[in-house]
Amino acid sequence: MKRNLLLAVLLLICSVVAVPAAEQDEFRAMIDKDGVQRVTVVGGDFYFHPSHIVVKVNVPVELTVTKDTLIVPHDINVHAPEAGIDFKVELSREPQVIRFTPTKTGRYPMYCDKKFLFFPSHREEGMEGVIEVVE
Ligand SMILES: [Cu+2]
Repeated sequence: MKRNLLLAVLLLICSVVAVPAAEQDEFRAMIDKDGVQRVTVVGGDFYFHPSHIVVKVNVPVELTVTKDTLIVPHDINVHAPEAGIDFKVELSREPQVIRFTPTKTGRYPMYCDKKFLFFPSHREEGMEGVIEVVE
């Protein structure tokens, strides 16, 4: 009996630990009074924060992007023209605003496409996330 309880506790702990990092770093955008969903994303070596952005469909989005490192170049890409989201922006210390209106629900990958020589791409290093468009 005690053994079963211990097993159940262990299973619970494992299932909590097994949640992917991207799911834990979720940001659900609120709609501001002017009808715009505003999200700030920071890119660094080698991550985006938040890495999981949830926005509502057919509501304009203002994505403010910055970089928190000096040397390594990074960019942010989402190429989902079928959902009204299609951009590639070079990240800098100065905030830049990307505007789009998502037109289709779904999960769209967001990533840095930089790669230096024979090293793994930044995306492979973990510099990726997802924009999730919901009803
Ligand atoms: Cu990068």
